[in-house]
Amino acid sequence: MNVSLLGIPMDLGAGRRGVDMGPSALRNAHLARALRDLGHTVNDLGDVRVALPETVDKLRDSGLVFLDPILDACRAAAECVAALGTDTFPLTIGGDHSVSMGTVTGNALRAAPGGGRLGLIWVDAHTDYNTPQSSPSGNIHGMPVAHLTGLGDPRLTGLGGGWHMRPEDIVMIGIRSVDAHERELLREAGIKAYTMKEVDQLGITRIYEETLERLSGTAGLHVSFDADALDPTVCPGVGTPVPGGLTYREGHLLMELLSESGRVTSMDIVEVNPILDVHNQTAEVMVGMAASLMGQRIL
Ligand code: 4U7
Ligand code: MN
Ligand code: MN
Ligand code: MN
Repeated sequence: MNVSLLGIPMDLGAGRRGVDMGPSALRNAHLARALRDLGHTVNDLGDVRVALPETVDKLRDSGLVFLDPILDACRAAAECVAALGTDTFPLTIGGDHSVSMGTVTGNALRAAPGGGRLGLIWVDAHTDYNTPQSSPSGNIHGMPVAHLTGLGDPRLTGLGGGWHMRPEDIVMIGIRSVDAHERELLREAGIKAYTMKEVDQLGITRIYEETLERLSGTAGLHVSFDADALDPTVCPGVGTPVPGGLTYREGHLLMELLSESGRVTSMDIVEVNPILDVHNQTAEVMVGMAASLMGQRIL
């Protein structure tokens, strides 16, 4: 397969500095080599241009921290991905999770003019379904899914030029931290979220089977993998760690099963924070997750 690697070195959407170095950490952990070893052709497109926080106004505009530069970076990422066409697998590396407003939009637009019917698998400790009104922090990395479904600030919901995700085409896995008002919004939207309780009770295999069945009407699947979905003992280099996460094997099993499905057409790796990491362990684990999704097998 042909893989297009694109970095979005942005930490403007997160509450702590450092995830802007995620793309460097992932490249340093030999992301491209790991995929080439699997027989893929990897084309590294470099990084999208992102403003430095030191050069822009933090300007809390209706509760939205760094809205303008985040919009610019998401627009650039969306345009770059949309221009790739369908004969390549975009692997977009963040950056904080607000980059996914751009990458998911770009992947929907590259699939079909006006936006195709993309399935979204959101692997995360958090549901990222806050709006500017519901957010307790004002940090945009807690809001990407809401905006992808058309909920929230019109400047961010407008990224797809009228295209939005259907809530029924979204499945979340690994969830264990949801804010009070965010929970209501999720329920109203009818988004399917597998909490860690369900991971414990049902297991990854059953969750995978239900997820594929649920998303069977979509044209392709996008996996958005927030490193904090994995347990902090596995991925310590994240800004918003929550105990009780996916084990190393649960993460790999999910990626291995999704790989076997043959339905995944794009992926994000986000929220890797090298400042908080231990010897680049988090980036190395996430490179392994990408390799499993791209066909790496034990035997
Ligand atoms: B991440 C939070 F309040 N919900 O909105 C918020 F707990 O992309 C955290 O999943 C968001 O890492 C975490 O700020 C965003 C908070
Ligand atoms: Mn997230
Ligand atoms: Mn998260
Ligand atoms: Mn985070």
